[in-house]
Amino acid sequence: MDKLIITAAICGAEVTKEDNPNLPVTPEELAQEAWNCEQAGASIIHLHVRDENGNATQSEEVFRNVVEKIRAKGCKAIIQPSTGGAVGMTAEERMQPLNLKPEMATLSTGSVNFGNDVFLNTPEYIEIFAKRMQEFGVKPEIEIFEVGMINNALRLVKKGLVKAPLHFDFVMGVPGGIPGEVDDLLHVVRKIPAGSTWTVAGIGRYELPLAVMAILMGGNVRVGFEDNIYYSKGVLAESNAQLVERIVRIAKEMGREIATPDEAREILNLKK
Ligand code: KMH
Ligand code: ZN
Repeated sequence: MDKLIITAAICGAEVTKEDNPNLPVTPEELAQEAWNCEQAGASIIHLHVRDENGNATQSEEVFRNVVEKIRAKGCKAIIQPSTGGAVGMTAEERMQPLNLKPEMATLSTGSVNFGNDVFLNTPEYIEIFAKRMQEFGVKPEIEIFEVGMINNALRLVKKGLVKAPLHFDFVMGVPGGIPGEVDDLLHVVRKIPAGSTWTVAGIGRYELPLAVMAILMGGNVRVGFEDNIYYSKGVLAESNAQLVERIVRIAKEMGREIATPDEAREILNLKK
């Protein structure tokens, strides 16, 4: 089995400091949190950024500033900006961080109810995002919120807009999307092409059990405040790094070693 790639989704677009006061939102806080997560064992930082009021933004300038601050800390992790942004944003707005030509970025391959909102990814949007990523040499992490999104991703492969080996992130337990039970994970893993890599982002209480399953099954794990603000039932997590540390401990107990950022690059076939 490959070493375990741990992604830290440190901020997201929806969570607020009212939900968890330990949420990093300023560029300085995001940079420190990214560094702490890498030190704890994360090799990918899934990045959303916020404006000066703490609201989600996809501003290229804010992304550039945060990425520079993360690198200035000495971080070697793969920085994976979101192109999902927040519900209601336009495709052009969401694509701005691609201008920084990151190694990876997220690519959602379908629409899904998202709590009381709709996370909209029309067929037209999906192709525009995929084309831009291909043009800029950005490896997509294909975000799967519903099973049909896997087939939509395979259609992109047929059209030559995404190249194998594919990397999937199963986001499971969003109200409106695929549930986060073990049999749901088994099902999506069976549906992806051989040779693909995958990670799982369990939402809320699904985070930990799905992470343990992924460690067992040879998949990878995403944790962080974007997906879950609790350490245990009713107990807020102190930091994203605390959530990463727990995964490292469990993985080691289960005999799965942790990938460094460069090992993660090899596993994910990222260009040197
Ligand atoms: N904030 C969600 C609506 C991504 O980062 O690519 C979308 C999202 C997915 O977070
Ligand atoms: Zn995200």
